[in-house]
Amino acid sequence: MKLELEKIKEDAKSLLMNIKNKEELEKIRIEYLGKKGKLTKILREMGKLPPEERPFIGQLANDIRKELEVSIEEAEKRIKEKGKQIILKKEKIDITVPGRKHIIGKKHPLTLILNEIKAFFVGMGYEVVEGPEIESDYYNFKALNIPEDHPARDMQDTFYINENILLRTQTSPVQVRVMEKVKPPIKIIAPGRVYRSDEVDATHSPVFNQVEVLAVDESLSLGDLKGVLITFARYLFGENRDVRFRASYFPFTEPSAELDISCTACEGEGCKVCKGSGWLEILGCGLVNPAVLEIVGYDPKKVSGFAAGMGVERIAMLKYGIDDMRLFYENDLRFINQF
Ligand code: 2NM
Repeated sequence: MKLELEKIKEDAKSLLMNIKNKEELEKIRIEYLGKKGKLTKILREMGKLPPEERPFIGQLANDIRKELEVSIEEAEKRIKEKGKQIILKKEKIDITVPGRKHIIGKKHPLTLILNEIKAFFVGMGYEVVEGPEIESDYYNFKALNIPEDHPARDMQDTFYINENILLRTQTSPVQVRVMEKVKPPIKIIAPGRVYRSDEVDATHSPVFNQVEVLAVDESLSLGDLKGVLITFARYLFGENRDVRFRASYFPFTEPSAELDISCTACEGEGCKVCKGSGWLEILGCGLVNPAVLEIVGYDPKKVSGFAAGMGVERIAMLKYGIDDMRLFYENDLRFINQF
């Protein structure tokens, strides 16, 4: 029996030396140390031994059990370690491989200009409002005192969806909508896309961006308009910029004017950019026509207002010296990354 026990020990040990995984280990544990295992079987057969041999064999069997338990534990550790090594090898990171370059985006020049325009007017207490790009004839034309036979209403200038519905040609319909709802005083700017049926060239696009400004309060005057817009022009184009107002005409303002700044390319000397005049037009403006105030339900005897409208592309072109509007829409990173 002693020999049998020694053999069990040696067999189990040599098996444990070569096991590959947890499943094999468990099988061996059950085979040798389990309730029906080889060692247990021997212990059950001890009854057949002469009584004087029993303590010795019992002691030996117990020693072997302990020894095998230790060997199993060691085998388990070896398997775990081997698994860890395999994972480490598989997940090896080569820290000398060059990193992937993260390209950081830049703001589009139109966004930069729009943000500057917004910052100026928000700083002056104006609110930014947006509205629909698909408008009715009423909000885009009629409420703005633009007569039925006005050339702006022509099929050639406006994208009509049907007789009454169109793509807005300016953002002033947003302001009409605000005036209908809110009593003066109001100070708002309306930025957004507008649509005109124009042929694409260096200075025209069927879709472009506008910001319109509107203030209505008791007794606002041309002086208020000039103060705000001259400050705005110098904020955008520099403190030393010369400015002038030139009389103009819009159906929704009376009187109306155009605001010019001294040419940013030649400082007023006269060049190709300003077509020799020394001046660049940056926006249209005027005192809100009393007819418009009346249409939205204001009393023109009690309140007055001033308004202005500018093209964001045009301002960006003048400020950055861009000579072709199409560059804004091509999304060529060589262009965008310059700003
Ligand atoms: C311009 C020029 C002058 C304008 C007028 C209005 C409103 F809604 F009050 F009637 N909003 N914007 C306006 C005035 C727009 O764009 C060249």
